[in-house]
Amino acid sequence: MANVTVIGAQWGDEGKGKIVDWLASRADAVVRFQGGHNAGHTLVVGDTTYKLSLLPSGIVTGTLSIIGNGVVLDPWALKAEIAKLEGQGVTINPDNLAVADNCPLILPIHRDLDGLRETAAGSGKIGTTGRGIGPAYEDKVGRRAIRVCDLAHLDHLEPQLDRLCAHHDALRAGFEEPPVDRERLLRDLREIAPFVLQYAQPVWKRLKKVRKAGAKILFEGAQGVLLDVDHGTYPFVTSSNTVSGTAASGSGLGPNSTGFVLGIVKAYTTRVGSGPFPTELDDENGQRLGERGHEFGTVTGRQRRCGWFDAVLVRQSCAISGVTGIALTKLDVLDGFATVKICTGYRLHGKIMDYFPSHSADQAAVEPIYEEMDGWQETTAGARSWADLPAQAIKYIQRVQELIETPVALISTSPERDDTILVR
Ligand code: 2SA
Ligand code: MG
Repeated sequence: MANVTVIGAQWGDEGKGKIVDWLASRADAVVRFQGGHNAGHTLVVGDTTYKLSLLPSGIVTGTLSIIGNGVVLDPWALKAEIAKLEGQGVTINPDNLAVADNCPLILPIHRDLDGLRETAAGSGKIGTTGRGIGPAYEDKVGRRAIRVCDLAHLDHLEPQLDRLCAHHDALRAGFEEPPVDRERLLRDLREIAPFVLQYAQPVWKRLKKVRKAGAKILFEGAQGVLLDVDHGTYPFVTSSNTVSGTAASGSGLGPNSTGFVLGIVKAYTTRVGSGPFPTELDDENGQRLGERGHEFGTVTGRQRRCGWFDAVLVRQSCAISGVTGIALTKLDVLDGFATVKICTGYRLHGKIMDYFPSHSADQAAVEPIYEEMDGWQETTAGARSWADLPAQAIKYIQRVQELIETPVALISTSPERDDTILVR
């Protein structure tokens, strides 16, 4: 295996956790390069289920795990997640966990602002995870963030906090919220500093070293391409770039180092949070997909919206992220449908479209054009080879592959590690 970058090719929750775990067991290092603890990866290893939000999936198997500079880091969430995993018997120490010292921090004031804005927006809300992700990225780009390395320079911290708090106080005043408790924030940061600093380092240097030693690196994306701040369903997106290109900039190596791009694609479509979703189903089919697919968020437990497979969206994601091959997941959720549908194009104000337009009004107005296929009544759950799959399911996979113009590299047929079909 060469280096691999794994990204979600839809709106997240494509089943990246299992695929990443499967690949992590073959990698020497696993790197998170964007997002924060808004991600939710479920790993099932033997009888144990691990739920990760911030830590790279390699951590469970003791593989070197790296949190890159592209991530926004909530130090208290980090501490809690490490404690939870240690409670499940996982060993975590500075030998197997490295945190980029140029990572911006998510602070309680970011979570406050996330919540205040969402509440004020009412039905126009984004449907964020409430973790403070957006406000933390804003402060990073606004050049006023507190970063991990600042925790090692506490003597410089006060003037930095003054600047940051002045900005937040003005925003909070708009919601009739009291100013930031600056003393408390300073105290909390001083207190958490040694915990975070034990893992902190220039990770680009660590990556350079492991690359020199010939290590295989797995870059673990979070969320999905349709939530990318540039390419997604803006403004109903997350605040980071979720495309494969971020693997390089978000960890500190070049685009020639990130290897095979594996796009994770669910055999149907789901979305959590607000925003356009052309193939969304409000009927018993949508309900069936949600129930059979256990479509609830890992982090917030929110119910996911469900719909048929949208080949237009996935074709676009694969192009934007330069996907080399896809891993098709949760095929078994489609078992037992009399017929299944695939969206092959859109109709927008009478015109046929072969791509998803950029404006949110157009995105909301497109009507899917469907192709209907016979379903299959046999179970595909647990299949480990092509021979185990019903003929109609194979037809469905082949049609998906053709429409998205990207080869299928893997098929995952259950949450279990070994229930995977390697296509190439
Ligand atoms: P945010 O919190 O600012 O990143 O939210 C902005 C939008 O991004 C969506 N988003 C997600 N969508 C799916 N899965 C995500 N992670 C968790 C999971 C979600 C959960 O993997 O299960 O537990 O609810 C994730 N993170 C962000 C979010 O819904 C907004 O639409
Ligand atoms: Mg998830």
